[in-house]
Amino acid sequence: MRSSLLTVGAALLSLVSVSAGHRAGLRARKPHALQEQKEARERALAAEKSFFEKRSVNETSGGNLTYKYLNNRTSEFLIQSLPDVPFDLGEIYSGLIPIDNSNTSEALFFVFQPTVGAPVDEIVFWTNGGPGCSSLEAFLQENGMWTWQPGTYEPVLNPYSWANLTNMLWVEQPIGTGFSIGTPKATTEEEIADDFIKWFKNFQQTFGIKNHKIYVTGESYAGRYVPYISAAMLDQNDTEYYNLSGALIYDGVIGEYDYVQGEIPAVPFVEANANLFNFNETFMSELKGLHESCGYADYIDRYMKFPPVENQPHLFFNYSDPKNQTCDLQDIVNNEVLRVNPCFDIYSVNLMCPLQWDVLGFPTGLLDAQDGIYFNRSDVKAAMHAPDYIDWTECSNEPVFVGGNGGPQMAGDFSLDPIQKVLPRVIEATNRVLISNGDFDMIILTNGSLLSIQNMTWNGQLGFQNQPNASFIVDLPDLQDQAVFAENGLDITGQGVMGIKHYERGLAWVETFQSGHMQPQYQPRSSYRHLQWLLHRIEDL
Ligand SMILES: *[C@@H]1O[C@H](CO)[C@@H](O)[C@H](O)[C@H]1NC(C)=O
Ligand SMILES: *[C@@H]1O[C@H](CO)[C@@H](O)[C@H](O)[C@H]1NC(C)=O
Ligand SMILES: *[C@@H]1O[C@H](CO)[C@@H](O)[C@H](O)[C@H]1NC(C)=O
Ligand SMILES: *[C@@H]1O[C@H](CO)[C@@H](O)[C@H](O)[C@H]1NC(C)=O
Ligand SMILES: *[C@@H]1O[C@H](CO)[C@@H](O)[C@H](O)[C@H]1NC(C)=O
Ligand SMILES: *[C@@H]1O[C@H](CO)[C@@H](O)[C@H](O)[C@H]1NC(C)=O
Ligand SMILES: *[C@@H]1O[C@H](CO)[C@@H](O)[C@H](O)[C@H]1NC(C)=O
Ligand SMILES: *[C@@H]1O[C@H](CO)[C@@H](O)[C@H](O)[C@H]1NC(C)=O
Ligand SMILES: *[C@@H]1O[C@H](CO)[C@@H](O)[C@H](O)[C@H]1NC(C)=O
Ligand SMILES: *[C@@H]1O[C@H](CO)[C@@H](O)[C@H](O)[C@H]1NC(C)=O
Ligand SMILES: *[C@@H]1O[C@H](CO)[C@@H](O)[C@H](O)[C@H]1NC(C)=O
Ligand SMILES: CC(=O)N[C@H]1CO[C@H](CO)[C@@H](O)[C@@H]1O
Repeated sequence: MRSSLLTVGAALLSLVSVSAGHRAGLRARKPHALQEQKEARERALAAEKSFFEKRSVNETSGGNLTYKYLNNRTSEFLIQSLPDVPFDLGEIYSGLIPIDNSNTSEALFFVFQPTVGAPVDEIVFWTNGGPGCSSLEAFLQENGMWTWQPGTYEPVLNPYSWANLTNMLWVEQPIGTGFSIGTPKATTEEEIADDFIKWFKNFQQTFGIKNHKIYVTGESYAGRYVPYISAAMLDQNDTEYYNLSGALIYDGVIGEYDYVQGEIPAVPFVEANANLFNFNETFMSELKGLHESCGYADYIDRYMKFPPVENQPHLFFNYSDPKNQTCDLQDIVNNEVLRVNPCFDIYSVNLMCPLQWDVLGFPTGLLDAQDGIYFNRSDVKAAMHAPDYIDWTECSNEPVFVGGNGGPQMAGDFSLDPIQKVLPRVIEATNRVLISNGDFDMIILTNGSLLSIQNMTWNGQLGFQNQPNASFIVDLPDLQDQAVFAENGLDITGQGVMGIKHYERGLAWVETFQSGHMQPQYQPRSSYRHLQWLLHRIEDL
């Protein structure tokens, strides 16, 4: 996957630098003068001050505008309004909090949105992956209160926002990601988890939070972050601040992700989705030949068993090795399909042209965002108390792990794959872990994630004993466009069977139909249901 990420990333990066020159031309016609920035910041500060004054007056006089987490330490983080967001934001905070209060050179950037429903003593922490990709992606395009999706004109309220159910915390971590400050220095997940743990206590103390149930969630490279951060919380023996109660991972790198979650299942994936690839017979048989000669077909036959017969061998995909490169089927497929469908998206293989502009500049970073990348705008930075000097990009240009090409997947991250130790520990401690994969994702493949689970021992047994086969049903109606449908006399009910669910020994698994890598973006109703289960709002998925 690293190769894919890098290849895709490299392609994007080089294209980004081409288009950066192009954008520089645009900016020359539309300069963002320093004076303009300064004025925007002053306006935002003045508006915020008056808003807080009004609000605190009503709070003290017993008015109805009460904000549960507003106090004299959090008021500086309150967001009053956001450029181009036309909604009443309610109670929402963002800014930088140091990892170590006595040394502010390292700080993580967060957005905290208390639930819009009945108050709860819970925090759901979400992190995106990368490594180095910002959690503001999920905040703005996946599970936040409003979303601004690629190709759309403006943000819309998200009826499936996770803040409907619980207190949501998005954090840009580790150091080097998004607006978070400090110099990256980690070579392991343990170090990154340690930073987060320290930060999280500072966050809770700032907001006067204690004895909340903590849920750790995320997608993609967060398949590594989530179990390591969760395990670090368990290590604290401190339920006041770290009462870890469950975890959720979407399309996550839980195992030996290069081979098992990327290369080995790639060709069967193409066959199963043949009409989205439209490869000719010659090329298909070439792919199938490689699938055999690279040993991938045998691997699947041998290890995709319920229950598994034995552990899988140790694997290492060396992307610098020419022999291994000939078996890099994920990239061979990705490169070829771009010829057939120039708008192919490895994160969601159902996408067709036109390529959509993206307000976050990623994954379709090939097109200019209309007014620049949203979180890179000075007015947005000022409104969110973000450092103005940072050029925000969704995924950092510099590595956030400094271990070069080292580690089990050459990502500079030397920690063991989560399935070997930390993930079993988190399942055993909470008996509330959900792992899910979207079927339109070709960067982390559904059967690869399942294959990784089959190489994990938890609660006394190796893998799932039975093959997942129960229907995952979504009966939540469409709430986004229901008015439009109603006007047109259409009766829209629930979606029906939207996946396959399974549960054994504290671990739930969901294969999500018709979803790309970013599940809350592509199937928000499925994700809403996952969260309900994680939080014990429903006992059966
Ligand atoms: C607060 O009270 C005013 C006046 O009674 C009312 O119009 C408003 O809807 C209330 N707001 C909330 C959030 O309850
Ligand atoms: C904040 O409020 C607390 C409790 O009301 C008070 O003890 C403290 O002095 C205040 N701090 C500041 C900086 O105003
Ligand atoms: C603050 O932390 C940075 C990064 O770890 C370190 O380089 C620096 O020496 C620290 N400063 C102090 C005063 O401890
Ligand atoms: C989420 O909350 C909003 C605002 O209260 C509401 O309109 C929407 O229906 C809720 N969504 C769900 C799934 O309950
Ligand atoms: C937590 O408890 C375990 C087992 O009792 C102990 O080994 C560990 O040192 C404790 N950790 C902390 C941070 O106190
Ligand atoms: C920790 O969370 C669990 C639910 O996961 C809850 O049952 C328990 O009471 C909490 N413990 C404390 C000390 O708050
Ligand atoms: C079949 O597809 C391959 C790969 O896209 C291409 O190189 C080749 O020219 C195609 N052959 C025919 C006959 O279209
Ligand atoms: C499978 O698990 C074993 C035992 O933890 C480990 O040694 C091996 O490297 C794993 N293989 C893969 C492909 O994950
Ligand atoms: C990967 O392959 C290259 C080229 O064959 C080789 O130089 C390098 O030592 C290999 N790396 C590892 C970690 O095996
Ligand atoms: C990749 O290289 C390693 C060691 O060089 C080798 O054991 C393995 O079989 C190769 N894998 C493939 C698929 O070529
Ligand atoms: C972010 O904004 C800065 C300052 O306006 C600009 O130099 C930079 O190119 C922008 N970054 C991107 C990726 O657009
Ligand atoms: C900002 C705001 O809503 N202020 C209100 C505070 O309470 C008084 C009395 O209820 C209202 O008149 C204000 O509008």
